[in-house]
Amino acid sequence: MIRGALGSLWNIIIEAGRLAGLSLGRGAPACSRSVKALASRVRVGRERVVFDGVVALISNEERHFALTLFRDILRIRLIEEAIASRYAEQEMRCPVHLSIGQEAAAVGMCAALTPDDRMFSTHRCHAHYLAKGGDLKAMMAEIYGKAAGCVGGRGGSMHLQDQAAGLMASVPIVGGSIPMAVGTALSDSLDGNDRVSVACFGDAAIEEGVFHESMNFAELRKLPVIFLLENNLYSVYTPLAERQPARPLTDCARAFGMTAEAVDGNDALAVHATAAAAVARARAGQGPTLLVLSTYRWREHCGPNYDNSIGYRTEAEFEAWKVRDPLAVLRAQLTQAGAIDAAVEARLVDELTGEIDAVFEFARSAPFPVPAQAQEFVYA
Ligand SMILES: Cc1ncc(C[n+]2csc(CCOP(=O)(O)OP(=O)(O)O)c2C)c(N)n1
Ligand SMILES: [Mg+2]
Repeated sequence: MIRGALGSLWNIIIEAGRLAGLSLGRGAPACSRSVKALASRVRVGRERVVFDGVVALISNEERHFALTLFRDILRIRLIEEAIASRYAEQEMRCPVHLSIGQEAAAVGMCAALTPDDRMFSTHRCHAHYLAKGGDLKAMMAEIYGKAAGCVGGRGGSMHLQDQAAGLMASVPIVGGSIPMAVGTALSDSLDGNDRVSVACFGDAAIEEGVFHESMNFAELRKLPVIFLLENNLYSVYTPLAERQPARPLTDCARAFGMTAEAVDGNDALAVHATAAAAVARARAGQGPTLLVLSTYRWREHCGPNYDNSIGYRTEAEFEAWKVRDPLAVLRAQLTQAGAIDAAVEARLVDELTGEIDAVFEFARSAPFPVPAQAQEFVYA
């Protein structure tokens, strides 16, 4: 989901556009083209639009949309880096599974959804929660174990939810998100509405029987569900090649006759274009899609540190993936289109850092849950 108010930077861009006689909306455009398509339009000689000292080689709508994705990825990155840098203070007492390096998957997918669409996440849920529009204060309070947390301080980092934003639950049981999304998709299908459900999961989850059962049922009933597989090549320390036969992961959908697409999970615009097509199919009653996103986790499986030195993966592999940093990929696309420069990015960082610092202060100083209420919401 794209947040509406984007701050002073956007006002400046929009105002400059108006001065140049251009119309720029503030909301999220239904833009589904990748920059590859945009680049080809540039080559055939599209007019150059100048405003705010920046040369734009793509339409205002496309610039605005791509910049919004960049801001969303940057925000998640800065929040998780802040978690990592403060983790040693030992005030966040839950485990944390950071999404740093994988943010484009969440942001590209969620840009194709509305708040009414429902998403289910995993142990690695921060990016999904934030991209879906989850409340940052409630997330940080949860990670600090405070009563103001999104599940009352009872769950911690692996159990984020914001049902108003459509982030229904985060389930650390590997594969657990998958049947839940199929369940809400079944409910929406029976109700006859046009909501879409998304199951987020990693490459290890396709080793669980429930993945295959869910895929079978979803295709049988043509349910409006997206299976969003983020293949970061590892289940904790075990590489994919030691766990599964070599074949394209999209083949997992073939057994069920399901549509599947493979996409560069670090290219937010490509993810969005592919996700938007899958969402359109789901809304049109044409059934589910398996999206296989290739990506890479930068930090250790669980925790704030880097762990390449322990030997399960190589520094060279990590460096090769770092070149494909989702922020760098989108920054290059925007720069090529004349839509961002260092000054614009620095102002974004300033704006976001202010927000993040204030939220950490809020979470740290918020009260803990009352012990007498510890057994509330315990049903068995
Ligand atoms: C059913 C189940 N088995 C094992 C675990 C322990 N476990 C937690 S995360 C994880 C690896 C998950 O890998 P993947 O699904 O690829 O997600 P990633 O951590 O790479 O994002 C495992 C095995 C678990 N939580 N649930
Ligand atoms: Mg994995």
